[in-house]
Amino acid sequence: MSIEKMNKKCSMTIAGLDPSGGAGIIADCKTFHAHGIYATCVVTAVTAQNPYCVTGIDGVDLDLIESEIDEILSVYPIRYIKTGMLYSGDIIKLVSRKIKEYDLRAVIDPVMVSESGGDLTGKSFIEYMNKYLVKNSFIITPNIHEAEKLSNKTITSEEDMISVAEKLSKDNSVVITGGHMQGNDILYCDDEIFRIEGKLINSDNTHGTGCIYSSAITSRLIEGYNLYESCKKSNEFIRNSIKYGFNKTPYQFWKNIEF
Ligand code: PXL
Repeated sequence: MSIEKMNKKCSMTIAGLDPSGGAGIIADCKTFHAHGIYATCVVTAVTAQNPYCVTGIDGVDLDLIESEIDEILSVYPIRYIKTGMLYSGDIIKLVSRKIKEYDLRAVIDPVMVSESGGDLTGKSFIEYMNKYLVKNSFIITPNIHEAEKLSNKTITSEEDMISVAEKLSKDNSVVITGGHMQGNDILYCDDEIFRIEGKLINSDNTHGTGCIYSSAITSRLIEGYNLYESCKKSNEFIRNSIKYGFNKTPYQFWKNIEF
């Protein structure tokens, strides 16, 4: 029996499970849903955590991850996906291969550590990330710390953000988020630099902001916005999520939301 792929807007996140729902696949799916995108998810690792601490983590078997991806993509019409916590070099390699196999446009959030400080990656993460994943991505969305680790450069100013964004671009675009600096994001796309003005909010509702931001960008790309518009709208989305958050956790819905 052939399976008909219905033409609805769908996406897929490949990431870890944070059972508190602040970060990881739950946050990603809620963000897709908030944008009217049908959400699917592939689990790479299971964690035990809340926004204050991470007390356990284990990766999912590679063959099982591959089957998760294949089963979803055999039914849902998905072009844009996002990735979050990939946990090990082997998972990074597998996901890069699947991106190529299915010709996916991947928004890559290079998750390395959680906001509460738990180390969420295996050893060869950065090497594998640069070698396999970045070059197969549509866009990578590092925060300042992740951009520093990926580029092996220190970032102390917006000029540094610009030069690191250029350095991290192969065929892919790069947006470095400025939440750990003045709140402005730097987007490098098609040899052009765009500065996306943001406002810092005095709040600690920031657990999982990277997950939500990259899922919002993925959703906007699916809606048909270009990269600049997608990043700009997602900057606003994450700001509101933080504003209406609770328990150190951003909230993916707020009153008078406009879509
Ligand atoms: O926010 C980064 C992140 C991503 N994915 C998972 C996480 C975290 C942080 O805690 O747990 C599963």
